Amino acid sequence: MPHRRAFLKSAAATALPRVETNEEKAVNPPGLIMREIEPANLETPPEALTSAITASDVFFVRSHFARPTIDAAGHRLKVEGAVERPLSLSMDEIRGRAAQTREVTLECAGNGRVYLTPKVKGVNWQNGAVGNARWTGAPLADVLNAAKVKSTAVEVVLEGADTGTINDEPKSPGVIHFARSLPLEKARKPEVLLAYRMNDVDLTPAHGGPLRAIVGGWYGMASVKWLTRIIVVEQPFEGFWQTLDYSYFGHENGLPVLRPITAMQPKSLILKPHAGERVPAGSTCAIVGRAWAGEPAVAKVELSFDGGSSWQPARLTEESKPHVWTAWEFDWRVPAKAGVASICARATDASGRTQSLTRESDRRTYMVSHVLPVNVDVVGSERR
Ligand SMILES: Nc1nc2c(c(=O)[nH]1)N[C@H]1C(S)=C(S)[C@@H](COP(=O)(O)O)O[C@H]1N2
Ligand SMILES: [Mo]
Repeated sequence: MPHRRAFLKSAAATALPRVETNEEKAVNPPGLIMREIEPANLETPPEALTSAITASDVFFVRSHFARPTIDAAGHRLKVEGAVERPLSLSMDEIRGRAAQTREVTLECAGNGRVYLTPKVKGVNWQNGAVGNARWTGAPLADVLNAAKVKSTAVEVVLEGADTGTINDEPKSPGVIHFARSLPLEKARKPEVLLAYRMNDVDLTPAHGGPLRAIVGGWYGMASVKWLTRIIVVEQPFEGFWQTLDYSYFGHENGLPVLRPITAMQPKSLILKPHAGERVPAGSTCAIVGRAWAGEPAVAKVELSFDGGSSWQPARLTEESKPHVWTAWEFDWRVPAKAGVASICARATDASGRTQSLTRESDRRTYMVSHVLPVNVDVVGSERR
């Protein structure tokens, strides 16, 4: 028998997994589904979506560049451009301002991309690039007032500390920051925060700590993490992340034109039963899910078991509010006959928008919000 230490040594060379470095542990926290290791793109697992508040350690992570290292003690937020009084604020100064805490649901505009056929480029998210958290921060409106925005201003650019080069088409013009703009009107809304706390503790680096924007009602790309600069501009911003990436086709005079992706679309998810689940024939099955609509509240969720010909109302089991997802339930009388059953859910919001049954052709690889049926296996007693 070989000497124990010699055995361990040879085993380590062949069979033992490599020990993770602390850096790897930090970007691959347990509990999230790995979509990409660097930059970190991590998905919330389906079972975590049943909680009204998504715990921070299972909240999806979407990053386009390597995570920047920021020392909170020395961090400053600059407010500049078309303002009478440019500002440079420390974290203490930002924390010292009047604070607000609000629940906001963030959904990545690429959430659900894996369900598109034919397959498209981009992170292969299933349903878990969405989450709901309690965010605490200073309203952006107050900081803009303190800086005295000029009357000629039209937009507010939010710039992150992270930088890099995009080498795939469409290529970036060299090294760029992650940055997005908001029209002044949206920037002044109460649902837009300069957030430094998530679920009542300091923001973690993965979620943009020490400081990020939270833009309630808009897809996640607007909620710029690792916020370092706010630039008030007098012309619409034409940055990479809203003219090329995170844009969709609108139409002008019959011609397609690229427009920035902004507000979220209404959407519902079926969380239980899951696809392929075996459901006893003739039983009652509790179907549960979530729905959100961005700026408006969810008005109703309906279910269909005939591919969208007829719809029956679900019960909303949490209060439905703007910017926040809600839970719904439906008691389903499972057919007596065994076979595959297809469950469809659709949300309608307070402004009257409803999810469509088919994919909108002009959304490129984003805003996947059409109805996605969940097929379950109805089984007779002999197969249970
Ligand atoms: N600075 C910076 N901010 C960013 C991003 C980024 O890559 N860099 N990704 C955006 C996108 S596309 C989304 S969906 C959200 C995700 O926030 P989360 O990682 O906290 O879930 O952050 C947004 N803010
Ligand atoms: Mo995103």
